[in-house]
Amino acid sequence: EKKQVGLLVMAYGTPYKEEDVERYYTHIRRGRKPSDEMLQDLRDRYDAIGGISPLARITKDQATALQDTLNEEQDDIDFKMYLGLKHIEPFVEDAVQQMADDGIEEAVSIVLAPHYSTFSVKSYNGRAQEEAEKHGISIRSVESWYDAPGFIDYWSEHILAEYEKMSEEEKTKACLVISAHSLPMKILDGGDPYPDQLQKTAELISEETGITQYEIGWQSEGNTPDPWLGPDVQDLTRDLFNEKDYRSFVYAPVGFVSDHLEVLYDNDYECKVVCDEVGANYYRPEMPNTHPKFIRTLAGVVLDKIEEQV
Ligand code: FEC
Repeated sequence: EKKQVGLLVMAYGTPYKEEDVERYYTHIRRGRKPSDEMLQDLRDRYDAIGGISPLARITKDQATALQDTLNEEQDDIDFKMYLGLKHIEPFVEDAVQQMADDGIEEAVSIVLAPHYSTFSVKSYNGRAQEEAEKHGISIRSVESWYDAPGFIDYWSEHILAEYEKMSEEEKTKACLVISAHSLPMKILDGGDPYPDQLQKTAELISEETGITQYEIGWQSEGNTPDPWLGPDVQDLTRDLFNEKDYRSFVYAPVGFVSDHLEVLYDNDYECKVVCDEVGANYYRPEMPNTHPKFIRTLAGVVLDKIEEQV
């Protein structure tokens, strides 16, 4: 008989409906209610992308596809998927509790974000481990997968598809902007690997695509007084246009994996506004979502984690 292993898939989470926006935002702010103005601003951003972002469905589809792919690709283990979200139910803790109720003793976890940071992946994994200890469940946690060959392949292929839309002349004045979610600069004090991992992803994509005109940017920084990692992708766009004479920008938000607010608004609206303003062309490759190459890559990362420890 096959061994049953829990597959804990963790992700950011998104409101399911309009009424969820306030408590979701409050949770992101660690319990502090946003002002009416901040709340309205967030509501307006959701409206601008056509309503509540599709993240909820996509995340669920990604997790299900990962479970199914894992179960198709090997015969020893029966993976049972549990979705655990950071800022809305089912919370990470709910997922682990459900595993305990189902009698799961052993699990593997993965966060749907490629780069490790003390602010992101570490907090997901910490929450999962803490809950798992209460129930005597052992969880092996994937920490990062920013350099997984299938991930680099996915982006390279889709970035090149955007370049194919350009004439040879346009390509000479095109810049690839590789970005991830900004974080407060204070993460660097503890030697956080996050910026180096993004740099590595960018180098691997450059090697695979042969695109040498690329820059690293940070996006979606939060509404707090502390300094955040920069340059911000919007400022970067203006500077590159003015100083390096680039006339086309291809945005690859590789720190994210799906169509959600941070891409559909922060890239497709905000960066596009800057491009329109300066008179540059805007491109943004498709997000991985449930693309089979992407899901197979995650499955490979999970299986490597299982083998590493056995
Ligand atoms: O589509 C959606 O509904 C959800 C989109 C979404 C994703 C996402 C990913 C990350 N965040 C990370 C860090 C921070 C920090 C703060 C922060 C604030 C927000 C707000 C919204 C939001 N984030 Fe987010 N994030 C998404 C959405 N995030 C909405 C609140 C309004 C705003 O500032 O825009 C600042 C918290 C504070 O104020 O104290 C820090 C990181 C990621 C990528 C890794 C991951 O997915 O876990 C890091 C998707």
